[in-house]
Amino acid sequence: MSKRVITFGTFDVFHVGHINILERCATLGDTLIVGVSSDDLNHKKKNRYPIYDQESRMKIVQSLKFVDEVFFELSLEKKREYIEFYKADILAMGDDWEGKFDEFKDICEVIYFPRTPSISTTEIIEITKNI
Ligand code: C2G
Repeated sequence: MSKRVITFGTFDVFHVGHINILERCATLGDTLIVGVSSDDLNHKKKNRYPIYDQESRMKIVQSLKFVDEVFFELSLEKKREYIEFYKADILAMGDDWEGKFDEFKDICEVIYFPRTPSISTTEIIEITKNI
């Protein structure tokens, strides 16, 4: 049976850590579906807008060869709906979210991958600010 994998993220100032997690997610199944969090969701969550707008972030993620489908994640509370709507068999996330999505184990497998060390959007923003 072919397996559908779903993951979520902002993917702002796209970097190799993002590539690594998406690549790993893709190895779990046959179809990789990515929820790209919207600008408004980010503003609510982090009190600032991403550096790249949602259309640009989506375009980058969509262009990757191991990504099959993309959509905008509009609310953190809608994860269950998204998993069901996209008929995902597996939800995979980086381990900064370890345990946070275990509540969905009743409808899909939930997997956490180790984050790529020493790189993050926040760090890139800080470094470039100081150049
Ligand atoms: N990531 C990683 N290694 C890094 C940086 C990020 O593996 N060095 C992973 C994160 O663990 C996450 C994905 O890349 O699984 C996207 O990370 P972010 O863009 O920071 O997304 P986030 O703000 O965590 O949004 O509903 C959940 C949110 O939409 C997730």
